[in-house]
Amino acid sequence: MKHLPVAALLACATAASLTLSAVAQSERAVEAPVIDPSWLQADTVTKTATFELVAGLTGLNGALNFNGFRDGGLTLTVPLGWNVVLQFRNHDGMLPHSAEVVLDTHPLPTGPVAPAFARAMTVRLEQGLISEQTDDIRFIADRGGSYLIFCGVPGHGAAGMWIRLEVSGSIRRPFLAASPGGKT
Ligand SMILES: [Cu+2]
Repeated sequence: MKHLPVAALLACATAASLTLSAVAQSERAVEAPVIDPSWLQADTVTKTATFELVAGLTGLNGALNFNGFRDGGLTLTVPLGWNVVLQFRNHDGMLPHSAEVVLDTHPLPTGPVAPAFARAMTVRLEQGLISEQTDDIRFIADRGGSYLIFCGVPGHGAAGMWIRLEVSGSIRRPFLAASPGGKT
């Protein structure tokens, strides 16, 4: 009988920790961005990777994100020599945004810089495209390495509005993955 209070205390502690972990998990579920496989289409005949690039998809980072990811948290990997189409759309109802593919350099540029591949940028790189405007970025990934898909509107990229692009000679199909170490 004298063990009952201990058991009751344990039960209470267990219930409390279960409640806390349930809260923590639901917070993570709200915050963790999710990769939608439909964002990326691969045509192995024409060797074309088409990626739906959505600026400000969610409210994360004050909507300074691509597809809900910030600070390199998402990586698009494409095979070397493939055609890449980034179907840019600005989903942010407040701010204009743009996109360009730049070299992976730190510190990050504070505004537009020369793209890493010919024509690998939207129109209005500095001013940005307003809400629901679109522009397709088309280029050939003809040099392997690590790049950033970066918003060229001054201050946005440096504030975290960038994801990663890898061009790899050792893969046959493009793919998307959450990046280890990327802030989300
Ligand atoms: Cu932006």
